[in-house]
Amino acid sequence: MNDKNKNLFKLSQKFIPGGVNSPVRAFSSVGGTPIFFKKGLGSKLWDENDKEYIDYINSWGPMILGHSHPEVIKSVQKVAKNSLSFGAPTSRELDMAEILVKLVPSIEQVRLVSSGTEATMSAIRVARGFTSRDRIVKFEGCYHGHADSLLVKAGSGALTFGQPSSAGVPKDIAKHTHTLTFNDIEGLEKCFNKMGEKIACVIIEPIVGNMNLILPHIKFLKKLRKLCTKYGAILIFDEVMTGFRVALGGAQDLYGVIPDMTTLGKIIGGGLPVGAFGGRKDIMQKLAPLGPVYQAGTLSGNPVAVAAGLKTLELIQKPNFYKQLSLNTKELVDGMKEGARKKGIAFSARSVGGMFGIYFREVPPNSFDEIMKSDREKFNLFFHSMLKQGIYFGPSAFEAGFVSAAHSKKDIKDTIKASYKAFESISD
Ligand code: KE4
Repeated sequence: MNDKNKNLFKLSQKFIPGGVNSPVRAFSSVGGTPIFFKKGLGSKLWDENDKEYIDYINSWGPMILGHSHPEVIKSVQKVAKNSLSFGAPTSRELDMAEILVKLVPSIEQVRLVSSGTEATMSAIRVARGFTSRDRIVKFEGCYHGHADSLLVKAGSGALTFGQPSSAGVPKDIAKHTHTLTFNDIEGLEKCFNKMGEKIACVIIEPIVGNMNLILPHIKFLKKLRKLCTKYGAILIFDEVMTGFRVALGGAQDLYGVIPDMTTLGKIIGGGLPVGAFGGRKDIMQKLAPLGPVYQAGTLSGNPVAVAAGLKTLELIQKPNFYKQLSLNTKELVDGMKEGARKKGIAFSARSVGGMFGIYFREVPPNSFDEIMKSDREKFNLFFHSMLKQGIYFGPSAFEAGFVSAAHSKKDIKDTIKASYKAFESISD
């Protein structure tokens, strides 16, 4: 059959580096040809060959209501008729700011941008401006977008200068970033004892979704909070993925650990480009035009994108929204665990809110090292078997999965059934 995905991918590579506009979409880590989609409705996607899939990527998180939610589309259409962009303030941006201040415990003031990368890049700059310090701390396996300071891996030792993890990042920038081990309290204490007064900020995914789904030890988060307070370092929770995904108040609400700043993205745009960074008012007041820290954006607070985000944030506040989403997501992972058990496959899984992780190893991982030991080969076989059966998981063993409010009981049952076949194909 003439596979349009293959033809499109071949042609795309002539004009777009790697044929994609974001690397993970190229299927490099799972092999095979990326799927070109043309339509999404609710929990379903259709590719250019008109093949139907149940979608567990949700555009990497934003589509928590499912694709083409009628009320979101209506909102966007209504606003789009009155111009797509002004480059001037609009009342809608005020509505968005008010909602984020109301729903996110750490946010007293907030600024909108157009992506998660812009949010984290800007949050780090304002933390450096507020503290007049240069050093930042991140954690191996956490991803915060592609700003230079964040494309850094641990040096020879975590306490030595950071090394670029991407070409094009100057060593002089990377050296200010120290990379520690997630959930390692001792490493945290050593770092702060050695350089606490020099640290401008610590940025962390409080629940990690970028080395697959890894949960924090509560003691680790509490220790991090305490050390940042003691040494005057700004604690930034990067909730671009977990914000409004794991709970209405995000991971900070779930764990009761409140950062000084929070970055957001994905769901707050409802599928259109919106990011945000916010936090303590005294920190945010450092931003231009009030203060000395410059930050700007032509399409920041874009009225059409904000309209999609506002409607999404309105609908996820409905009673029992997260209760139902969490139950469906847990039913999915429990069903897959049962399937693997029956086929004797070393497999584990976990979920939090509308987010889940699947691991080809006996028990769920709690660290970067542990997730790196999962069986990628088996994941890739599982991924392709599910894809063939019309179930679309993230094309990487290191990405979390997402369930939307549009996923029906039948979708979950069909997915579990497909996983039984996928486990069977692996166990042969
Ligand atoms: P964007 O610049 O892609 O909007 O956001 C960057 C970002 C920041 N922080 C966290 C916790 C994130 O997960 C992300 C982006 N997530 C990836 C998925 N793992 C986006 C997918 C992609 O890169 O194509």
